[in-house]
Amino acid sequence: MNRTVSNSTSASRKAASKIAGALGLAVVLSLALALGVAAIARADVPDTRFCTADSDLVASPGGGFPYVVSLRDGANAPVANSTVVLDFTTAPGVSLCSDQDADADRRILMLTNGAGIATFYVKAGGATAGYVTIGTAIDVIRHAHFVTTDFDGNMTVDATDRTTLAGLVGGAGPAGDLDKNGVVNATDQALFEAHFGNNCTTTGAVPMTWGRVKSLFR
Ligand SMILES: [Ca+2]
Ligand SMILES: [Ca+2]
Ligand SMILES: [Ca+2]
Repeated sequence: MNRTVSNSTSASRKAASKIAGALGLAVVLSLALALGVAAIARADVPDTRFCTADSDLVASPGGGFPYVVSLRDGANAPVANSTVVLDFTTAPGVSLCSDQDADADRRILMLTNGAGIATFYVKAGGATAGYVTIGTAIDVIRHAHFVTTDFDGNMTVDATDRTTLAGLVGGAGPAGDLDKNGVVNATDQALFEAHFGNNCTTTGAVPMTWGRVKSLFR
């Protein structure tokens, strides 16, 4: 009887030892797998901790205002040829020109260049209480205020919009602050005039230097 018990105990110990060994191996394998995944994640996959995008997205029905998104990986190196998504589903009230959103899903996509940069010239108008969601194909980078020359969203930069902008002068934006410097003033009005009359079929205005803008409206 004692002998049987002793054998049984020994067998239990052996089994326990085997289980412990298997568990140890599983932990080691899990760690190795996790480290491997981490190593893969660092290279050429955008890491939102290092990606940048401006807090204000300025648009105009004719385009012309650059919005720059930079994708970088976990080692803070640029990620080329990777998708950037401007998602307007979180900004109800904004109208996009159909040539920029042919599938009408309220998302504009672009691939980054060799420097990891995607520069959008968003053609849109209207006003929203929401935000534009800026992201990679997977992650959210940030939410951005929507700013436009076309306040009433009739997709033409017109006299009605001019009156609205005049009413915003002296404020801090973001509405009306077309150069994103934190104040709505004559410089923004000059930028507005540079886009006056533009609509969705207008070729986007070439971004101008401030010197050029000033010389035009001197
Ligand atoms: Ca789309
Ligand atoms: Ca308008
Ligand atoms: Ca301004």
